[in-house]
Amino acid sequence: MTPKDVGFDESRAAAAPSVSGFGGHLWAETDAAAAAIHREEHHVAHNYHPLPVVVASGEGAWVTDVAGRRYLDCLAAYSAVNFGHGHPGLVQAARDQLDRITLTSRAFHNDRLGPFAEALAALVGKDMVLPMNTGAEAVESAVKVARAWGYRVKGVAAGQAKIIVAEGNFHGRTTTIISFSTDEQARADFGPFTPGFVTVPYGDAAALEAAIDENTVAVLIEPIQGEAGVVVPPEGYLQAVREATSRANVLFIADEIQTGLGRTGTTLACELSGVVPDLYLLGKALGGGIVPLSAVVGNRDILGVLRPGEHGSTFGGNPLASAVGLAVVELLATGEMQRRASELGDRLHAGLRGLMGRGVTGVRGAGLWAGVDIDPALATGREVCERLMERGVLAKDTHGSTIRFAPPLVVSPEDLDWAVEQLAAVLDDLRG
Ligand code: IF1
Repeated sequence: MTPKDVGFDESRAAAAPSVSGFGGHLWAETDAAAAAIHREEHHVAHNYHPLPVVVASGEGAWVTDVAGRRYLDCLAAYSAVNFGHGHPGLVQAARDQLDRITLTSRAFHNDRLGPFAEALAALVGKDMVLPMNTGAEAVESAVKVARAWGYRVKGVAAGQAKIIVAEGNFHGRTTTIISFSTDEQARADFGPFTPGFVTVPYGDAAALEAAIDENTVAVLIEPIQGEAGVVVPPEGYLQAVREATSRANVLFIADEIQTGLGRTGTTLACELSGVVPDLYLLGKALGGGIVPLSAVVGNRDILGVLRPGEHGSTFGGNPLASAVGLAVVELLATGEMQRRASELGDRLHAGLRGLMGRGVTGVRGAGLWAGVDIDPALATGREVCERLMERGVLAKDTHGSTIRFAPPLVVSPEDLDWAVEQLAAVLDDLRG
């Protein structure tokens, strides 16, 4: 359903004082917003179905739309804005670097990449970084590194490398990554697919161990599955995966692109299980919500398999992203963001659990991150998100009727309580 579908056209944008709700769809309330939505409808591919809100600015955990309405951002760009919109220290790091040098390619050295890589490696207890830009690029790079390590170090037969992944995984949108997705919507009509992946149930360490054979070079899993609906694996699962992969000389690759960098109340979600994987995949918040920045972080005995000219990226390791990335690492090194996520997360989860039986059928998550199952008989996740939007809270549904809550870690306790109150009010209205 688009503004055009309901007879809205641009000429009306200037004339219409406001465009009110149509059949439960709350279109933009100003001509500026309606015009912006209209332009997107006409000139941007429809690979998303955004809520009808046009964000124009942001500060901390709040964003403001073109009509001046403020919303509490409970998505934080899927955890890429962990440190809030316009974090002063991060913005200053970007500003300072903008006036020095922003991009050289890695055909030359630059004075920001080394310090960033050294600090990031130290933060996670590893010694080497492969800098990339998006999460998917980090995942793709890890697949290539694991395969090369398999052939050159483990001695797997040429072309036979296998990587074990979990059902319900989400690791990005490239053709190789969707080749091992179990989500039909992510795969339909995008074949043919990349071979070399084995899928096992998430959370079942025995099934994972049974799937390991002499050609297995790695296991790639999310410590908590995000898109699947913030699915926390059973106690002991990650430890069992670590033990099984160590026994079989198989790399354990933890995709912490969404779970990492403070979201779960720790620097990395793997810490919650006391597990150290061979490779961490980081992204999203690593760029401070300012620039795309991702990385594969591991030790020299694995990342050292790459030789000059075998892998690369125009923007990978650029000085602007490295300057922001270093500021992010320094922010995380204090532990303040992790403490906030842990304490506020307890508050969030207590509040959400209080809604069980009032339209909420399940609450999952860790730290300041929750997946909330809504009774499908009451509403879809999308409907709840539209009603939350009308109350000034922005959230995103995922499969079916699950809503994810992931506000910036700088959110205030009062605002967090207020967001839960708005969800309670939406549910009461729906049960009304
Ligand atoms: C979309 C959610 C989806 C990720 C993990 C790698 C990537 C992601 C664990 C790739 C990206 C984003 C992509 C975005 C919506 C969002 C998402 F899980 F976060 F909610 F889709 F599942 N590993 N997740 O979560 O990183 O290339 O995007 O930088 O594609 O709609 P990217």
